[in-house]
Amino acid sequence: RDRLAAHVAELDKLTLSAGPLVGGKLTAGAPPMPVQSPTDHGRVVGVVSEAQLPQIDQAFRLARAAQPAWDQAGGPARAEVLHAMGDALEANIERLCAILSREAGKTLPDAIAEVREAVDFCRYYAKLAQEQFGLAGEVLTGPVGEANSLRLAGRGVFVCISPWNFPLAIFTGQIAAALAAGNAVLAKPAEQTPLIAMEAVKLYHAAGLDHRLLALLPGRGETVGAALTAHEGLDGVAFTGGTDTAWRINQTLAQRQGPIVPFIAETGGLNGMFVDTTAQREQVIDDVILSAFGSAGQRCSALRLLFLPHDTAEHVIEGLKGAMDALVLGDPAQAVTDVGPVIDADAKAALDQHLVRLNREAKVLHQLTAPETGTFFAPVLAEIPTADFLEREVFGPVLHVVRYRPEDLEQVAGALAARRYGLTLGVHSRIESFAADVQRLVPAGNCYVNRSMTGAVVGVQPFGGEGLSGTGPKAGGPHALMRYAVERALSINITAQGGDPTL
Ligand code: UN1
Repeated sequence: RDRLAAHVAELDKLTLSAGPLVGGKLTAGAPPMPVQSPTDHGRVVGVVSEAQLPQIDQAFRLARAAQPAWDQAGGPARAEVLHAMGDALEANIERLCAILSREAGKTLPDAIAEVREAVDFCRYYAKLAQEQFGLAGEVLTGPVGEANSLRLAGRGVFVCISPWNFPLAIFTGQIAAALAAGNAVLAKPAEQTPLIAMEAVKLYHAAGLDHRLLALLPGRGETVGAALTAHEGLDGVAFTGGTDTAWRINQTLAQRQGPIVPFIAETGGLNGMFVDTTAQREQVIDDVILSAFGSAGQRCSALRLLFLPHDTAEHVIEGLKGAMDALVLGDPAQAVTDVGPVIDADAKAALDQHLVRLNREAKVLHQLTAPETGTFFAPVLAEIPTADFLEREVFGPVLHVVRYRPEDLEQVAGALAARRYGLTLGVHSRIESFAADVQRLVPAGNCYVNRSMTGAVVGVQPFGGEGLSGTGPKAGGPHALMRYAVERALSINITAQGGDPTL
């Protein structure tokens, strides 16, 4: 912790900068704009210059030129580079945590977990590259007289668009997946978090990744994101962010003339946890606090709707209020802090507006007090009548309680399922059939029983949703690379007589 604090102090003396990094060179983009810390409005962490069209074109050209050799090198060769990228992250963990804390408002435990997750993505996708992208391909046995095989290959140039809430882990996860499968990458980091992205890309290039295989193109969605996704040079898009943005990207892709490309989207959630009367109260309280208020509620996996049975609801709510009072809000770079700021003034304004609605149309049960500086929003516990009250994701530390009668479970869960999100789902019960019932009633990509519902572990808890929550394949799972790749079948007549040997 002392070492991390020293790195934050060191960082505070510097002004970092980010801009279009194409062919390994930082080129001048639009006039630089300040990057401000959400913790303290006055504090400028660095400057960023937005990528322009000629730089985007140039990045596509270089990526296109370098990609075939990278693809043909095969999975095992690419795995070595991915491991070197992971090593580089590990060797720089303190500096990366300091940037994450200042630029994205991450608490130190969250920052450390995020760097670890980025490393895990590099190593896990290295393993998949090694296992699934051999040069020879998989032999498929069939009729005598021919040799059939199937192999995976890269698609070409992938555009990766990542969010500010995991500006290193998801940023790296997308890039590592695309690279592992044999693609080149043009990465657009979130508008709010270009500095950590810049730092990471420089590390990856220094670790041995061909500069042309990874370009960084910072900027806004309306400008850089739109130009990238409309570009004729792309072969696929990986996106994590809001459902609205996913709709827009889908539309842009639909209007392109050219190759039909995959769109891998990981979007929002309206995630519920169902508690029954057999659940262990203390465990429920711990898991709810972590799932709803951890990372200031700024995870797509976070808990938004807590369904409590009438009989025990009051007792659980009292416990939650007490546990909320124990949360420390403040500067995320301080070791004692549990809840940092929300990302920016827009995020805070949207939450303030939601709070007005809760006060008017529902019941606020408890709210903490936020620090004066920066864009803090104090955690809120509110009660709403049914899941219908929420139409869309509320992105921040707001937990909505819904009381239900056990005999109404089907109807209550049905109202949540009707929202068509399908990301995470929680259950707290000592009865196995209850978990099975909830799972049947609410489709979700990740269901967590008797535990918290965030922090999926790469490699063992493949993460991702359905419906309004995304397309899959799941990040950190065994099929993660499939949509980043094409399949090539090879059939050779080994009877050497010509014609079709199956006839
Ligand atoms: C997101 O918040 O955009 O399991 C997704 C988790 C994380 C969520 C990341 N993998 O909490």
